[in-house]
Amino acid sequence: MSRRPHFPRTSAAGQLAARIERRSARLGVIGLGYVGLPLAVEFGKAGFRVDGIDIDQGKVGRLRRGRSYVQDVATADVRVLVRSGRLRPTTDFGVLRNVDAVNICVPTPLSKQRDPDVSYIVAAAREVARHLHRGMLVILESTTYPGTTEELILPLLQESGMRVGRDFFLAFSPERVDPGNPEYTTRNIPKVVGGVTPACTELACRLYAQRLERVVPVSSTQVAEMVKLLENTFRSVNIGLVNELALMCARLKIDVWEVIEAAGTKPFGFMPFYPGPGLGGHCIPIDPFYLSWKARSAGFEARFIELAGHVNGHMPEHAVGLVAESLNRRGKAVKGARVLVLGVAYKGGIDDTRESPSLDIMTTLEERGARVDYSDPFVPKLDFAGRRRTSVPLTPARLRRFDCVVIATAHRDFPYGEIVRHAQGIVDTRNALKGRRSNKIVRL
Ligand code: SAJ
Repeated sequence: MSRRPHFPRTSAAGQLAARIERRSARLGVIGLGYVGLPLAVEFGKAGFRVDGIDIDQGKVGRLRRGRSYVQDVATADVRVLVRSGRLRPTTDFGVLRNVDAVNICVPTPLSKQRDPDVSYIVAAAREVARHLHRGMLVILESTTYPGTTEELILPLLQESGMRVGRDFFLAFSPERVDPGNPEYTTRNIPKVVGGVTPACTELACRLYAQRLERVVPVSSTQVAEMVKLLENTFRSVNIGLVNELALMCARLKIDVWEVIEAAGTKPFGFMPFYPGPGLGGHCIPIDPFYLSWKARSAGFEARFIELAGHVNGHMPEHAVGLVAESLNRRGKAVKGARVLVLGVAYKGGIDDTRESPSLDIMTTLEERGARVDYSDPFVPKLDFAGRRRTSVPLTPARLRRFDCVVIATAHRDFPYGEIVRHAQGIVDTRNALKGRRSNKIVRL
């Protein structure tokens, strides 16, 4: 990194730096989801006044009533910050006229064609551009392809006639929030920051440094954008590798779980990943395709990403095949069978069902004529495939009623002993029944 820039006190950068230092800077956060709300709360706790902006009136209303809707944000924290006026939830983007720095934390899904959908970023950037004023710092946090900040956002802000790095400042800093992780939080996860100019990088770093434990400056917005995509593509490709290994081991009659556990004893140069029924969440199944899309636009085929997507995308179908195997062992067919899917959240310990492979499993089972229910202590109600469903309580009588039970998400609180005792047949896609021997169990 080049030498840290010095700002003349009277310059826009110098004045912003002073306000950040004194924590008198007015902050804005656009998008109050699992990324934006924790960030707004952390800045509020640091003593800043934060305008939290969201288009969802329901979210804004709940926050104004002092209530959190994000698992990792305590309602008590929201109540204190809202009552003290430090956190001001609003749907009015006009407040941006008075903020010195704004973080954009909006979703970046894939379109139906599985291309990047940056419409939320553009909509937010347009609102920022409308209210952009001299000395304002704009930071994009939404995961996106390299180039988004300077190809999409910068031109919108430059329409003001102001100059980036002198009159306003623009940077990218990838969100690294891991929902439900009690150890790594918004505050202690190192924050990578890349600005359009060194002054942009410096000012964004100084803002985060007011509250976050470690800030990692990099040389450009593109590097910062690419860092996040590498992190999540790394996971997607390695999960794809181990899923393919699981399919190989099934053919070779080798216990893939034992193989991974033993390989995990290697103290260096190896990191265990685990096979499963597919890839869920709003990051891992999606982020790599932002990268492969951008690579393709540069004439490069990101084959690992596409192959991992193919392998991971096949796993729900493979899990349904294991259900068919379990039923066949008892002379039953999928058609007409009663199947209970355990866990609809995309991973253990959370309530998020986005892109959950459990939903793919349920869809395929129902397409093949099974009667499907689910049980998930984190998801009491589920609107799925046009029907509102309710989580089934795992009583012995209920468990006995199903022809097959599929462990799709390994929530820690499931009563696994009861499940083995009372279920007629079990498909374990997560090695949740590790070490339990029973001819009822079909393992992935
Ligand atoms: N999965 C496997 N096998 C594995 C690991 C995960 O099948 O070995 C599946 C999970 O069941 C889930 C999906 O992949 O369906 C994604 O799981 P994840 O553990 O990657 O969890 P996410 O989606 O919550 O990923 C987030 C990411 N955080 C951000 O993007 C900021 C990711 O970068 C984190 O590394 C990950 O949390 C984490 O480590 O928990």
